[in-house]
Amino acid sequence: SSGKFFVGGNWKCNGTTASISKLVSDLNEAKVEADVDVVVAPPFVYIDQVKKTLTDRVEISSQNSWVGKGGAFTGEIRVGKGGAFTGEISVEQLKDVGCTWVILGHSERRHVIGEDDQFIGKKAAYALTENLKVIACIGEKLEEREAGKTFDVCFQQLKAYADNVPSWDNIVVAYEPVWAIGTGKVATPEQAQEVHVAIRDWLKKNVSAEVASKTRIIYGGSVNGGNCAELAKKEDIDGFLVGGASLKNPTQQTLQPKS
Ligand code: G2H
Repeated sequence: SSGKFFVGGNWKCNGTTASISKLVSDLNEAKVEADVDVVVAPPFVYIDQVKKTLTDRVEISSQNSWVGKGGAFTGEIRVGKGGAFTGEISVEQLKDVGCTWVILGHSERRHVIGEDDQFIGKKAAYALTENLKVIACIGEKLEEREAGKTFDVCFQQLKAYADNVPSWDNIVVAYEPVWAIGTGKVATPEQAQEVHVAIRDWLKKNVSAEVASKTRIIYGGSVNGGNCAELAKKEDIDGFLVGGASLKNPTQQTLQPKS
């Protein structure tokens, strides 16, 4: 219902120099409708390759970012102030190599790596402050859905963003039910719409009516070329975050807006 349709490809921890070169050339040849934002999220180590070869029509996202300042400290190590975070990648570095977005709070980072709501909220705040746009993921696990806690879980995750971020101008909310991720068990359009409208309602009550109506709420979890059209028809589904299918056939699967 709000803004341009948004399609993100989350490549997760997949790809090689060669396979990513092929994906990029497929994307470069794809016919993309004018009124769709298209974003791809390669693994960190391939971002530079993708930036140098991909059409500017498609924006680049990272799949994570560090929670605070990185360092541009020539010959200087500043423990506790920035720079000394072994294995992390900073927002500043991501912007330097051409990222305009970051995916935060993905369920794989929450449930496999163990990131919590507050840490994710703080990461979102830092990225936004430094002008990196945020794909803010939320979503319930199967047992939470079965226990009737879908809304509670989603609202708690949303609240952690809301409590931390300086503004909602550059946030896209991605609703990704964990039971639908990589499982082939896509949410039905009705199941997704029910949560999307609840998210919008939460934003209206807890942030503002303006943010509720302007913020894009996208769906992720086993989206592919066969199921995206029905999902896209739902009023509150403003786009998709696509994992597995974004690696297979980026040219035809999910680049179409609502019809
Ligand atoms: C959900 C989605 C992309 P997939 O994680 O973020 O992945 O489409 O493979 O379920």
